[in-house]
Amino acid sequence: MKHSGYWHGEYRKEPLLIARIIVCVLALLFWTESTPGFVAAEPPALPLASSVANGDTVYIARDYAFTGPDQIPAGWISVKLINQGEDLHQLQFIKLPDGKTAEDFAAAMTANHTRLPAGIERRGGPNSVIPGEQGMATVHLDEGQYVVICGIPDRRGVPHVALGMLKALRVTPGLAKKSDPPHGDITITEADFSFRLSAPIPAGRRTIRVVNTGSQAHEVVVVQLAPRATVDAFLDAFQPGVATLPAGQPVGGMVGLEPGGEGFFTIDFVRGQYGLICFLPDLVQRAPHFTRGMLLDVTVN
Ligand SMILES: [Cu+2]
Repeated sequence: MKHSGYWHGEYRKEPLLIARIIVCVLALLFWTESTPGFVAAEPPALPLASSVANGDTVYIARDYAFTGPDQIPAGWISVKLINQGEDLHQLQFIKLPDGKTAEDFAAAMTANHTRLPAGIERRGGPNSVIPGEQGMATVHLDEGQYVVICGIPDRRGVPHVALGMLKALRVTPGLAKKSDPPHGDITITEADFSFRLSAPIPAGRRTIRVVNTGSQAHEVVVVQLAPRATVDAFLDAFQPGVATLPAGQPVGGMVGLEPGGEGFFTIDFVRGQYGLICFLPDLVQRAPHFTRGMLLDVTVN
């Protein structure tokens, strides 16, 4: 395996990878010393944003706010994220511990920027949608208090959640009709620290099931690569706040899921090269998971 070298410490001999780790640690540790206080202002009401079209729950991302529903019934929820901003965005559902509110979450973040508050659970959502595009994911939400956030950093490395991309959500008791998960064409299995595909991905519109069998939260960022580019080349050129690179661009995926979590995302795949990347930081070492092998080159035929 091409990337197995990372496991054996060979990365210490690779200056590019070290530079990459430094960039990503700075950018993606989520909460940095420079993170400003919370600005959780509600954006102006947009009638379209809270509508539910074709059974999908629709959220709109802008720089830097979400508009979308305040309440969703429990069950399997298909979420469409429309990016009307000029920056890359994601939507992460976070379930709050019993008795905690969105205000508590914001206050905890203001008090300590270095990590997400204790007891929260990442419940997935559509990942890495470039400006002008849409992302689609289906996740299971049970009843409770949630926040939706964007954890992607801007050019200064400040996560968008600290710039206002935080919205309270209440998941209400489910409808009488039980909702079923969608059919997944292919499964991506997340582990500490790898991705495994159940089968090759054929070109076309595919719904990908994601299961986290690891002991930490993981995510999938899908990047469509330029001809002959690799996921390594994409990461070598990666900079926070720059969505589209000559080596490729993100086209979706699944944001963080806790161990045992499951979700689905849908992408229109075309023939060519793709990469899967997990940017979430290790719980102990704080280095992004891709530096420990959580990246994969994928050919779509
Ligand atoms: Cu991971």
